[in-house]
Amino acid sequence: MVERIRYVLFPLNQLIIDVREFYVIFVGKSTLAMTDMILQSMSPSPSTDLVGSMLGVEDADYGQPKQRAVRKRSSSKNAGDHEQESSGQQQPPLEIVWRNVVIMIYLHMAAVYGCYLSFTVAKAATNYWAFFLYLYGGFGITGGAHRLWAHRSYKAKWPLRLFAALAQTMSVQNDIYEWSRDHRVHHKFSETDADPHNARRGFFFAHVGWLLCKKHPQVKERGKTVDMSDLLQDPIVVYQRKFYIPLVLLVSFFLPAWVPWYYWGENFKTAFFVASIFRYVFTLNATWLVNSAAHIWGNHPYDKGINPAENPVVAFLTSGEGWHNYHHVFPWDYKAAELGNYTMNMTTLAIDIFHKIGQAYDLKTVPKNVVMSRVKRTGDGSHPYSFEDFSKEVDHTAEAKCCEIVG
Ligand code: ST9
Ligand code: ZN
Ligand code: ZN
Repeated sequence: MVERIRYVLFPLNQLIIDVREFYVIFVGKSTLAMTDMILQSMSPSPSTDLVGSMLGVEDADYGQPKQRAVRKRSSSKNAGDHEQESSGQQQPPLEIVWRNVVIMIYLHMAAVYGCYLSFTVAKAATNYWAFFLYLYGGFGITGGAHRLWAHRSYKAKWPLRLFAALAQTMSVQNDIYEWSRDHRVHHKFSETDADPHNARRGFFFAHVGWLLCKKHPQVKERGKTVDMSDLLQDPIVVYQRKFYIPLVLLVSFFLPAWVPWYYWGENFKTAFFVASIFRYVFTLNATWLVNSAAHIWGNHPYDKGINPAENPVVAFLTSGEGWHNYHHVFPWDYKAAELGNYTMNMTTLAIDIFHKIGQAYDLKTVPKNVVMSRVKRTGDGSHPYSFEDFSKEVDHTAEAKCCEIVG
């Protein structure tokens, strides 16, 4: 067993030595300066200029929810309950969790090696397998943890819940309960100190930095107000949490490598670095882009008072989770987007198929007139509705009853 582990890890030695030499010789001081900058920007008390430059805003008090330059956030009262008052008090020091830093650096270096193997020596079948696992594991996050468990935007029978829970386990993004709790807290306290991946602390913090340090005390304090009791009623969620570590080792790391080795004679090491590690790290970064890129770049057709934006690149990479301005305004819509364009929203396609075969039901969505009304009232003008006269069709009172069940 020890030999096997050494065999799997060995090729990384050279890579680590090369990267270290490159780091020392070419990157040296500038990297240290950049590391300093990242750490300072992540800290709960960053300097005004630094945060401003990383976010493209001028106001420094990120502890306050951001007021977009064009419109104040007060315009988004209906966009879920953003509870806004905020610190202004002394911020706690940044407490880095070095164990996580080391693991993340190792994973990313191993993923680069896996990527190299996938282009050079891996069999085609192994690459297809890794791609299939990326889609399947991705569904566990998008259709499972996100749209089903965190938002309850549709209901699912137990076979589908089991299918999604296995996929979510394969993506190793914390268990379903913890993932959903952080995500509900993210929506409720979006871009305040109580948001676990508060994008006002910079791209790096929202992307991965939040997993490398202790959470802001506000996350734990205000997070207590989020009701999670519904998830504790689901035995699949409870058992997944209970046996999470052994399940992850089996489902995410061992099986993805074992299948190519056993069924088509792939080298075990190649299968491990391609289908387990590279596939995992790619999925992680695609997911994190929703928290970072989709909270910074894109249009705001539904609410210009909030930062989450419509980002097609992120939507493509995440099977439909980049339509983030819409999603923060109407988080209960099972499509997580206004339009069900399957090419840029494969998760919706999957849920629709599960609906057709009777596994998914009570799909929630938002009536067109409600969307139109919202676009007119708070959009930034980039939505096609903004250019048309819908005055007769728009029913502003409809936003009060803005949910319909389609299946
Ligand atoms: C990962 C997650 O990557 C990614 C999530 C991304 C979400 C994106 C969403 C976008 C939409 C969907 C897009 C899908 C796209 C998919 C594309 C696919 C192709 N509320 O956490 P602890 C309390 S994970 C209430 O230890 P520390 C609670 O009492 C990657 N309370 O805090 C808790 O105890 P318990 C793998 C809360 O010590 C206690 O505090 N994982 C909340 O500050 C302690 O909690 C990792 O890399 C809350 N929200 O440590 C890191 N939070 O749990 C794993 C906490 O017993 N995590 N409490 O109830 C850690 O190591 C630690 O959590 C830490 C913080 C160091 C980050
Ligand atoms: Zn968000
Ligand atoms: Zn969400």
